[in-house]
Amino acid sequence: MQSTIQDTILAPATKITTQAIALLRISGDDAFKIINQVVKKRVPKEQGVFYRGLYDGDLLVDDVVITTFVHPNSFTGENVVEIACHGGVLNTERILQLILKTGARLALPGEFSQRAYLNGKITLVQAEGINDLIHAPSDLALKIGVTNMHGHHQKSLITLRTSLLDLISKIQVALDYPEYEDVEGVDAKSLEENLNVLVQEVKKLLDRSQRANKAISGVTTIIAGAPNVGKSSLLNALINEEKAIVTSIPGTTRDLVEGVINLPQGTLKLVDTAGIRETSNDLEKMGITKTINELKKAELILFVTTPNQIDQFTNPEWTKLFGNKHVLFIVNQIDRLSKKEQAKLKDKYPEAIFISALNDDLQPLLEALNSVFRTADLDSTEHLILTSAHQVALLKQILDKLKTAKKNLANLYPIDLINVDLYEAWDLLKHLLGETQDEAIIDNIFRKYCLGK
Ligand SMILES: Nc1nc2c(ncn2[C@@H]2O[C@H](COP(=O)(O)OP(=O)(O)OP(=O)(O)O)[C@@H](O)[C@H]2O)c(=O)[nH]1
Ligand SMILES: [Mg+2]
Repeated sequence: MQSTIQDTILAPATKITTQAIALLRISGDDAFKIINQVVKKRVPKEQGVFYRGLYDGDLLVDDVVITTFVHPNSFTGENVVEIACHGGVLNTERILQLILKTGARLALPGEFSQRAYLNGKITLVQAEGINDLIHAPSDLALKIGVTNMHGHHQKSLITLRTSLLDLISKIQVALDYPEYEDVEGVDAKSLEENLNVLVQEVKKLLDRSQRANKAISGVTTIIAGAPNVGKSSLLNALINEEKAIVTSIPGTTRDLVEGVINLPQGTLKLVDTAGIRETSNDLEKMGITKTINELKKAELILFVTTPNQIDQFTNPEWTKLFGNKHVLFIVNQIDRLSKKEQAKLKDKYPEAIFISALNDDLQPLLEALNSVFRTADLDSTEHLILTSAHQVALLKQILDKLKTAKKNLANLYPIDLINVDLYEAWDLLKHLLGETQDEAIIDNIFRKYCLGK
C-alpha cells in the first residue's frame, strides 16, 4: 500500500534496546482512536499525561505513561500520542506491533519532521537544526544545531530574499520606465552597489557554512615525519586507543592507520603514515609512496620531529612535500629533556608545539588543533550557518547566478538579461527557505533524518 500523508504513523523515538523506558510516538488524525483501542480507560482528546494499562484484547501488556497533544498544538501539527513504556527489546517490539495492528503504519525516516515542516511548524533550517543537534559530534555542531533549531536566523535568509526582490523590482522599473533615468536607486551605479552587497553577503554565508561543515564532518589530518619520532604513538594517544603498532624499530608503520577525534571545535580524520626516509626495503618503500600520496590529500599536516631532529622543520626535502598546506610543527618526546632544556628549545622555536605522546602530555597540541577551526564567525551564534549539503549546493548556485548578473551588469548587457539571473537566484533562494512544493525534493531532504543513522 502506498504511504500517504493522511496515514497515522508510528515510530520508536528511542532505540529498541534494554533500557528503563522506551518512547513510541504516534502522529496523525487517528492517533487518539488508535490509543483508545489498546487501553481500557479512555484517553480523552485533550493535551495531558495519563497513566494507563495497555491491553492486547484482555491481556495486560504493560503499564505506560501516555502524553497527548491535540492538533495543531504538537510538534508535527497533528494529533500526537506518545507512549512511555518499559524499555526492553521484546516489550517495546510487542507494543510496536500492537499499535501497528490497530491501524498505524511505521513512519519513514524523518517523517515526523517532514510533517512538522509541511504543517508549517518548522522551517527547513530548523529541521536541519534538529537533525544536527541529534547527530552532533562536537560542541561546534551542537551550537549550530541548537541555534538553527530555534529558528534564530530564518530572518537573515528572508532579509536576503527581500534585498534580492528589491533589486529585481528596481531593475524592472528601469526596464518599464526607461525615461525615468533619475528615479532614485535605479541608475546603473546604485544597482551595481546593491548587487555587490548581495554577492558579498552570500559569499560570506557560503564560506562560513563550508568551513563549519568541514569542521563538523572532519578535516583530513595526516601525521607525517621521519621514522621512529612517535607518529603512531601520537595517533594512539589522540584517539585513546592502541590502534597503530608502536615499536622502537624505525620503519614500523607501513600501511595507513586511521582514527577519528572529536574536539570541541571540530573533528579530525587522522591518518598515521610510514615515516619517510631513504630505504632499500621494498615494503617500506611502498609505505613511503603511500605517505607521499596521502600528503597530497591532506587538509592539515601534523609534522612530528624530536628534540634532536628539530632542524627538519626547515629542511626543504620536507617543506616541498607540504606545499602551502596548513602544517603544525610538533616536537615529540620532550620528556627526554630536562625542564631547563625544554625551556631553551621552546624559546628558540616559538612556533613549534612541544608534546610527549608517551606521557599523554598533549595539551598544547589539543589547544593548537582547536584553534585551527576557531574563527570569530564560527565561535559566535550571531550568524546563520547552513549545514546540509543540499543547502550549501543551493547557496553555491545562488552565488553563481548573482556573480553572472554582476558580470553582465559590468559588461553593460541588456538589463532584462541581468534580471533573468536574478530571478533564477530568487527562485533558488525560495528553495533554500523551503518554499518548495516539489514532493520528491521534500522527501529527499527528510529521508536522511533518522535516529541511529
Ligand atoms: N620517550 C619517549 N618515547 C616515545 C615518545 N613517543 C614515542 N616514543 C617511542 O618511540 C618509539 C617509536 O614510536 P612510534 O610511535 O612507533 O614511532 P613512529 O614515528 O610511528 O615510527 P615509524 O612507524 O617507524 O615511522 C617507540 O619506542 C615509542 O615508545 C615520547 O613522547 N617519549
Ligand atoms: Mg609508526
